[in-house]
Amino acid sequence: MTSPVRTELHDDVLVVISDNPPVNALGAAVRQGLKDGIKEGLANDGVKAIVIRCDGRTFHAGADITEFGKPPMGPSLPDVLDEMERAPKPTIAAIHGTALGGGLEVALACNYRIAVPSAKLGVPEVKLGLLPGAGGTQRLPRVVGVEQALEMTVFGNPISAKAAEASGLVDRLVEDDLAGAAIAFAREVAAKGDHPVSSARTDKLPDAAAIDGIFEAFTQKNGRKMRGFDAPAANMRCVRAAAEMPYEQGVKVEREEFMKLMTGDQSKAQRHLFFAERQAAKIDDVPKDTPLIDIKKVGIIGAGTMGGGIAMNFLSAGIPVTTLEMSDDALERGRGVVGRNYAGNVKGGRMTEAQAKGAMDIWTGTTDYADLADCDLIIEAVFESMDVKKDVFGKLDSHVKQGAILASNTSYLNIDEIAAATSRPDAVVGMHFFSPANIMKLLEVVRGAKTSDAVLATVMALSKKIGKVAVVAGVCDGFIGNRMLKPRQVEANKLIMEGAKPWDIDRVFVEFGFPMGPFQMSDLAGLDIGWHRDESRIETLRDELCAAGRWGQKTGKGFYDYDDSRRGSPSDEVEALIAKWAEKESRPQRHVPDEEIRERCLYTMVNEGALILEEGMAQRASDIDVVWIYGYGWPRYTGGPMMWADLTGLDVIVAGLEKHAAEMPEWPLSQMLKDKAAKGETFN
Ligand code: 3H9
Repeated sequence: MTSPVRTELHDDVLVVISDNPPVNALGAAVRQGLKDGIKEGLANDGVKAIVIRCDGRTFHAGADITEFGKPPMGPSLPDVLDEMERAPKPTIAAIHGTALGGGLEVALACNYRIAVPSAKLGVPEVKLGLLPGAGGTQRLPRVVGVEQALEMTVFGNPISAKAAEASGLVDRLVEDDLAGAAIAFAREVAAKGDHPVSSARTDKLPDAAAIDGIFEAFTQKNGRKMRGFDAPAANMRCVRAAAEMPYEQGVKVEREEFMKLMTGDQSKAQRHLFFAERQAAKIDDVPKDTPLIDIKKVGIIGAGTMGGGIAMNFLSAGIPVTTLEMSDDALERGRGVVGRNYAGNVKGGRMTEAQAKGAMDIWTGTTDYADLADCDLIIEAVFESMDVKKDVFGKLDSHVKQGAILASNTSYLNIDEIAAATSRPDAVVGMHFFSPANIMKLLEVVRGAKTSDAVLATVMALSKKIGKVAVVAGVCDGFIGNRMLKPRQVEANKLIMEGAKPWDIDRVFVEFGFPMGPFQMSDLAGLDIGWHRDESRIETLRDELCAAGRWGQKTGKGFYDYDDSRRGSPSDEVEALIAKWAEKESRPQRHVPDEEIRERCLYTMVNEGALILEEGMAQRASDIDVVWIYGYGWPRYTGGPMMWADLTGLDVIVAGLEKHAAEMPEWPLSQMLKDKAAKGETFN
């Protein structure tokens, strides 16, 4: 087998070049190649310096994640990098694309780093539930200082080459011809006697007396964002070791912490999500070379909260949008909201004033369907009613050019029925955005019975361009996400009638890792959504809450009572109302243990997920995980509902569901779930 690493001798400089597409991951063969390359450079007396660089689109983007969890092969990355750092000849990393994780660790083990301005450098291991495990947690703080190392390891976001230059992570930026510039730079530094060795540096480390303060301040500022995750704290412990211990001891701490994370469930779950997200973009039965429709202009029907948010996705990506509304007033209101959102982005440093203006400049409004005629994609975001949607699609059919994609943002209606209102059902697809649509990353792409391959492939490719994670769903009530929300909501509502308090249910959800529980969620969304608004007609607990003005956060009371800063506390009034309704419906009150709340609210979701798979409404279990992670705040470190079920044990899930079968006749057990549990199989 030929090595993915080759060497080129340029007189007195040896260049070690990796070519391991797509991202030059540091698999066993690359590690061996780097080791051999260094050895070759050291063995040749004529070589005065060694350059490490990559062909293809990027410098090493990290260890090869597909090797994780398998028996170790070849030389380990820490060993290769130690050898590299010990080399008595200067080593120079020449960086383009992304130097990430193990890739940045390679660069840190070199004496020097040069980069093109477009390069990005980072240690994203934390996003995989890990930490830089090849000396990175020890070398990085020595090169950039403890504060920046904390920021980079705990959040995992890459920094620009310019920022890296400012912090000393990059020694020089070169505009072009990185390969040539690296050789010239190598000759320049080879003439010097001493070369900086990352692991031996102490100049950026803080005084012992300052260490407590740095870590306390960091925890105070960021503690909330790390809730539930193991890896951020492990990264912090390693950076602290770098600040407090000699390198050799710090590396031991790093190794121990790395192995703990690597063998734990959280990293397994987060690594699963890395591949799940990429897999979701692939549609099994649509050929890869399906020609895409060129989307130069987008039409949106509706300038309300949803329509405005959807528009922002395209405007921010530089794609012109025309929004249709019923009146100029409605258009003006929508323009105001989007304008304020962009102003907020500018204020928060998320975009420049020029970018915000550029986005607003390519947005036009109309009240005339004829103005949508030349759009390549039209997304309808009007009231959730089949009649209204059919009317809109009929009009689109008669006004919009052939070849355009007609999409509905419906969150549960039947796409095939909507498509039937047109003469071109193959052009119709669901694009279910999540609110706020300019922020939430999930897009459920609903494939109708007649949706063409070109339409589907185009929408999937376009979603990546606008920064969304898209998942294909089949036509069923609520698609993937809202369909699974239903059992959870129904069971939570039943449980409060049996004696569980809304705040106990919410607590169980928050302890599980959700940002909030179902009743906190209802209060945030508004209990009045879908309410008939007739205060004299009280048929349910919700009617009674609404009639009492308990509409949720916006009226200062819902399931909870809210103070001026919208902090909720348990409500005696609500407790009394629940007791009244429980009596009316002859439901005896009892103590409901937390375990039962989890089993009835979460296990039923897994069961619904299995039914979705059984019916072919999702392509794969990992797609369901992606939906719940990106659309509903399911905790990342559990890997999503189906991965969490795998890790919990499907036999445990089935036993839990069977235990409550009598109270839950609405949710018949999925045969797939039962079979997999019986055979000891998993979903992922
Ligand atoms: C680490 O380094 C641990 C060390 O500290 C310690 C060791 C002891 N491995 O994302 P894309 C695949 S942990 C294997 O669509 P983009 C990916 O699955 C690692 N495969 O491209 C996809 O495959 P497919 C730390 C990888 O241009 C294809 O490459 N590093 C890896 O949108 C294209 O990927 C990271 O966490 C990998 N490391 O984005 C960085 N990376 O085509 C992870 C990618 O079959 N990678 N693949 O679906 C990324 O963030 C992005 O891939 C990157 C490119 C920004 C590089």
